[in-house]
Amino acid sequence: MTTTSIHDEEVPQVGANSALTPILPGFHPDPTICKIGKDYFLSTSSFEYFPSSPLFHSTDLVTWNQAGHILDRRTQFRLGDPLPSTGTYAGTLREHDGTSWYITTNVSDYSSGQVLVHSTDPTGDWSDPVFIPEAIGIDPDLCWDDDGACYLSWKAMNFTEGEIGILQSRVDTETGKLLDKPYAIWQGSGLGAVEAPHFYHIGDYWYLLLAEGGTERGHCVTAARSLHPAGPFEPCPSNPIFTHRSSIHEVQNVGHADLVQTPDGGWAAVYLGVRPKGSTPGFHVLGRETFIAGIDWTDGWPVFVEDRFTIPTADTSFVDEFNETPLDAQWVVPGGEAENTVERATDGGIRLKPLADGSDSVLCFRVKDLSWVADASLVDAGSFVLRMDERNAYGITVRGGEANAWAKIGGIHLDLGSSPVLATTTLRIESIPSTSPNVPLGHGGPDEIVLSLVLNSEVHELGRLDGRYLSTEVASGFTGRMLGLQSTPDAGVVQSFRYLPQS
Ligand code: 6LW
Repeated sequence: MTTTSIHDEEVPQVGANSALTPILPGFHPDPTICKIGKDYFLSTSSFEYFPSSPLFHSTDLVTWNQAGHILDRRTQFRLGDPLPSTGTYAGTLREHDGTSWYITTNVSDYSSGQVLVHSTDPTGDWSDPVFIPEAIGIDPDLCWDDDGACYLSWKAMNFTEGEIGILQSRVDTETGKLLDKPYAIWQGSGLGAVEAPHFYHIGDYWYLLLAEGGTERGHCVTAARSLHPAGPFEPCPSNPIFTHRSSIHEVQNVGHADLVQTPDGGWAAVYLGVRPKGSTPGFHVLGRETFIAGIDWTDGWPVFVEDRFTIPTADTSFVDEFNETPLDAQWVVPGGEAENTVERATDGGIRLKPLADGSDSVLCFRVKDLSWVADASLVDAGSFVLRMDERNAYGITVRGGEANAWAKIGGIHLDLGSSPVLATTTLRIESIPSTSPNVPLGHGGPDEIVLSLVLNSEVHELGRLDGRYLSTEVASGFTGRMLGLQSTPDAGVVQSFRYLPQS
């Protein structure tokens, strides 16, 4: 534990070990980070959810606040076919000569190629995109040389050839034209699923960081270096330089790292990891989360120091009575736009409209804790849900004076219980620790999800389910649990939403 001196007294700094505690809890995968003067900016993948590519700001690398989204106009993130785990994949955020650059892949608009935007103020508006159709694949990265040439590296893959490998070319950032015939660079240490290239010019060397082993338990970070951008590359003798595979570490699937300089001139890396719970094989429910590690350099190679940082206790609680316009940046919508699906109700609160194609809209909030309680106060009609995607969700729907609790698991719909309700109803969803021990003494899941009605301060339970069905290991995909306010054909009003972490 670290201490600081205030008025000559040593006071302990409250916080948690960075090896175990995310800097961005909840569904925040594939972090990319960049330093601009004294400020740090970080963005993560957000798939089908709009606005896309949430942007976070920090000055100390451990306290982060959301500063909006990078892609917040449909011209920047074309809708395409917004299936679960499509949309925007891993991106790269960089600063060059006073301009901020962000590049990502929109898998729902794959043939347009990589999506490149820029801004002179990362917290302000970002440009309309330049597309790079000659670079088809995922996980694009940008890195400049001293003469101002910009190198684009990406994982090439398409629907006819499948995985092609890590390619590179110089790119004209104004037109999106490639300036070279794409050439292969280092293809990793030999493990499967090479991806997530990040390229850096540090000292005499060009360093290439990759993720290998897939984004599951075998995930890891590997490194290589070269004196020239195009190679030849020398792999790090201690690859993989970072992994938790084959360990009992509480944080698993670590990989997909991006390097940054610390305020004191040292180095750090952000990376993704998950916190599986419950019986074997372990279920992670919050999606892939963002962590930070210190980086030391030994013989010119980066070395991860996972517990270097103390992560301050973050207040993840959230209350919204929907008095503000625009909506809080924590609200996102899959397959639609928050502002188009929300109508202000005359007596306060919001009314949710269906999506343009007539299907239900869901205003979503990332779950950030392992135990929590959330309330939604509804008038007349509406649904309050916990979801991984539209096929995997638990919820309570109010209509016609009745509340029904239900579960959808792999698209199969189950009714759990119902109860009459008053015109104004508070619906409650909570995650509590599993009451069953783990295999072989029980069948413990990651948690239990309780669906209830709150009437005159009394809680009436309508349904209780094992949380494993809303985990990545069961539902699959790249996202994580979201709490959602969902439209119903007879649109009621949502008066408030409250989310409280439980210890
Ligand atoms: C992303 C890839 C990965 O594009 O998962 O874990 C993919 N790494 O780099 C989706 O997040």
